Amino acid sequence: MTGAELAVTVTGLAAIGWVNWYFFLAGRTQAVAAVPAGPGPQRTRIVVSGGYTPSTVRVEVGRPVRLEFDRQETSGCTEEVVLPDFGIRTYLPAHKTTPVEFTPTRPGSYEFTCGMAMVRGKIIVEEGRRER
Ligand SMILES: [Cu+2]
Repeated sequence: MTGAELAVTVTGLAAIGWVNWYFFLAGRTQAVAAVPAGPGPQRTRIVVSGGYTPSTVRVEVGRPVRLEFDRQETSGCTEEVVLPDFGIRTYLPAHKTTPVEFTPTRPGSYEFTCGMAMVRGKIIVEEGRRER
């Protein structure tokens, strides 16, 4: 095997590894159902560290939602979280978990962002499964 062939092989393996890693990680950080059934709020913990994980949360319409923002960094960027459609702007102290509560009244897709709208996440509000 020549040096060039070796380089191509190594690059190919690296690309395969990256793709696997990417999809594995993407699968883990995608939409998460926020406790669908039962009484009480639909709770989900969202880790705040360079972004929101998970960045997409699915909830049912007409039921209280409680997002627990676990902020694991001191970067000024994420010190506030804003849910413009719900009139919420909340300060998130570093290394603490701060709950944000609201009740979505209409299905749809709603953004949440940092105070400067640089870091983004999404809340997908759906009809409840029981009504379908
Ligand atoms: Cu920001």
